Amino acid sequence: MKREEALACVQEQLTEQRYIHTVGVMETAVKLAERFGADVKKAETAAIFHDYAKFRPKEEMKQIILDVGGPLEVLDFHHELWHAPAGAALVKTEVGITDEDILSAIRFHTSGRPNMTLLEKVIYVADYIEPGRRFPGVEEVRTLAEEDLDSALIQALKNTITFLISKNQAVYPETVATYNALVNDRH
Ligand code: DGI
Ligand code: FE
Ligand code: FE
Repeated sequence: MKREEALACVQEQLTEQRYIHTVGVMETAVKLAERFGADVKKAETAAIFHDYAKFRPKEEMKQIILDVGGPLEVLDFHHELWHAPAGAALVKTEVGITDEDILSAIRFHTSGRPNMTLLEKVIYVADYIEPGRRFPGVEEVRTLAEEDLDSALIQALKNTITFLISKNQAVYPETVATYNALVNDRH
């Protein structure tokens, strides 16, 4: 699918602000893919569609996750996490994207997972550092992403986990497992 066609398709699903975020993620993902040797076209497509399901009703996302068989555990955690697996399923059925590399980059863009592919890492980090992001610590992750994708990813996960804990929110075990796997890899 051409870039303009994909953008027009996702624009219908999103608010203006979320669409601007999506364009930021797309531009950032393309740069990271070029820098770290990921498939640039797949990075572009995954970024464009990564938040496709963001505004679907909770009940619809839940039903989709039940229909595709999981991950069921995510349903016990905050519904903000659901748009990633639900989005991967919807992009397949509604948009017709069947490339598993792209679908898994969408599926794991919020939690990550142990043993992430290069494309999954590119999308996770691009989502975190796109130019519209303003949260504390983002600048450090941007700097790390100039040189070392894994370091940027670890720092982004650390910030996310710390933020959730500071808000007395539960941390989805897959997010912690992603962090643990990356840190253990380094020893
Ligand atoms: O969809 P975006 O806002 O672009 O970004 P995202 O897909 O990374 O989703 C971020 C939201 O998900 C944010 O509100 C924090 C939440 N989140 C991410 N990881 C976890 C989480 N929430 C819980 N409860 N547990 C997690 O591990
Ligand atoms: Fe998201
Ligand atoms: Fe996003």
